[in-house]
Amino acid sequence: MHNYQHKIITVIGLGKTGLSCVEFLRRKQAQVRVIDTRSHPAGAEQLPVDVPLHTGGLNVDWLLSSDLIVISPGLAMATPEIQQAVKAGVEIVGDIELFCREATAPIIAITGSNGKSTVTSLVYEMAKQGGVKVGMGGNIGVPALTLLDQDYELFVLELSSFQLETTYSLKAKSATVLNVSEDHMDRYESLEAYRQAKLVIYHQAEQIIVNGEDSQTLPDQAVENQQKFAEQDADYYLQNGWLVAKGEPVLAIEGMQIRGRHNEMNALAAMALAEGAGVPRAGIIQALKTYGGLAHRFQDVPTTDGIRWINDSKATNVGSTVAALNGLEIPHKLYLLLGGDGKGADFSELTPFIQHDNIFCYCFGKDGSALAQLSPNSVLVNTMAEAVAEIRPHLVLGDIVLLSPACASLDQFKNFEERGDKFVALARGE
Ligand code: UMA
Ligand code: ADP
Repeated sequence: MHNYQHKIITVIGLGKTGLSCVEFLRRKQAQVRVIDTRSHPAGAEQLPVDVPLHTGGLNVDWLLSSDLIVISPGLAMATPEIQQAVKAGVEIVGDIELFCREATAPIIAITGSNGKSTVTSLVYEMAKQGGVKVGMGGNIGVPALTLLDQDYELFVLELSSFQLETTYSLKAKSATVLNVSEDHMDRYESLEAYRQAKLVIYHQAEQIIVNGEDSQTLPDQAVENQQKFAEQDADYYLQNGWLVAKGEPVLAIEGMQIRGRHNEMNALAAMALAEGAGVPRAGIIQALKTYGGLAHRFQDVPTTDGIRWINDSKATNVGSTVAALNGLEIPHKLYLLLGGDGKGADFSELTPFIQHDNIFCYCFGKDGSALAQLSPNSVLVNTMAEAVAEIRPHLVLGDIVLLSPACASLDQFKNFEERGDKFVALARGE
């Protein structure tokens, strides 16, 4: 446990993370002040009135006179003022670093370009069903520091590359990089720089879980205690329609609620992580049977019009949209809704998956026109609502309308949940 008493600590960011850091540090009797580069950050209303707040830019005097800076994941370390503080020797950490310094229970740590939330929540269910008192948080939406109040026996953390960039003391019981594909290219110089940020999760881990089908998930130096998940030639693998753990059949895939090849890989990874942390096999099996997946991840929308509407709003990068299209059975026509903020991505990887006579792309938002150029069967519209309005008159039985936009939502929506909810409402004609 660290001593922050009377230390001058500047928290940057007034989102969920920043607010959780302020609360934690005040309890530690630090002298806390907050900066947010936005003029009117939403969290300002929840900030205690006696905490000094600077908005609308980075206050360099505050940064340079800090004993410690705690930076939120939404702000890049590369920001010039932050780099000025680094050069001046001011220590800069993120909320996950503060958490790791305090946590006494083992940590299962999960990162990757796609599948993080699914695997995190599945591992959490496995532990819960196994009778373990378990807390879940991190990038999944519950700031990790808020978990410290309770007496947990195990933590399951979803960690983004942004969070890992400012984490140094993580010693995970088991850790994984599920996969690496292009994302957040507006924050990284290269895919390799993004990958290196993710690989930090393996540092000092007791056991690492790698994806045997994605060499980018392997650490640069060989390590002991490495387990592999993959369709075959791995510790956790598939055989004759079963999930197998180190030679022992665990459950028939049919017995799971979640579907699709990527979810089979997610299940293998979750098994490996949970076993690595000593979760009983009975809990693992029970969770694999009952876990129904998270909202906005390739979810069928119940409607009465005979059309299959699929909400995959959480597909915020090319890799996740490829996963949605890979192996999708299209009985008649597929209307694919693409668009939003691509975060600097190269969309061309989508081309072979969408250039088919029966696939029609409706592209909207910030990167709509770039996406519309991928296929001749594309229509450029302004919004998702406009897309659905144009598609609806064409729909016949057997058609699919899929929202799997390959982009972040933030140019037109508050978050991916709002985008998904709007799609569900449009599907129902509301
Ligand atoms: N911002 C500023 N100025 C600031 C601080 C933030 O403009 O001074 C902006 C950021 O650019 C961002 C927004 O404010 O657009 C929120 O940033 P934040 O760091 O305050 O975010 P939090 O509300 O604390 O939420 C963060 C994670 N957000 C990001 O990493 C951007 C949440 O992940 C996470 O659930 C939460 O902490 C709890 O741990 C969201 C996310 O989109 C879901 N993550 C990315 C992803 O999954 O792809 C990495
Ligand atoms: P993350 O938290 O990494 O964004 P989620 O579990 O929320 O991951 O899923 C995000 C998107 O990625 C969804 O569209 C989902 O269908 C897809 N997805 C889930 N697991 C995988 C995987 N292993 N590989 C590729 N795509 C995946």
